[in-house]
Amino acid sequence: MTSVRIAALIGLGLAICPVIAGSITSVSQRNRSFEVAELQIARGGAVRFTNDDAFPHQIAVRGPSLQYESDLMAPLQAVELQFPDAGRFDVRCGIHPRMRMTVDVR
Ligand SMILES: [Cu+2]
Repeated sequence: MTSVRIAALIGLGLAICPVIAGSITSVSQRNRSFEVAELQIARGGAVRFTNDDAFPHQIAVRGPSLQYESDLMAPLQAVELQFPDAGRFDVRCGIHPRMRMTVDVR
């Protein structure tokens, strides 16, 4: 599967990417953690990760069909990823090793 990176969103969630079919689930990065440890979404859905801390975060995704490394995410910056294939995807912050969650795509 090719990269499923959709886009990086800049600033206050203003999309600079094409419209994504399917639903988008928002996950906040706050207090050096993801707001949920595990998230279930349907295949083809997207997740928008938003940095709600006052310092940078990052997103690193590893899974059966998806490897993704975001750039550094400034405060209030968001990254949106689509998950076209089923599987369990490990999501971490490259800056804060204890920040991790799983996206379960069904
Ligand atoms: Cu972080």
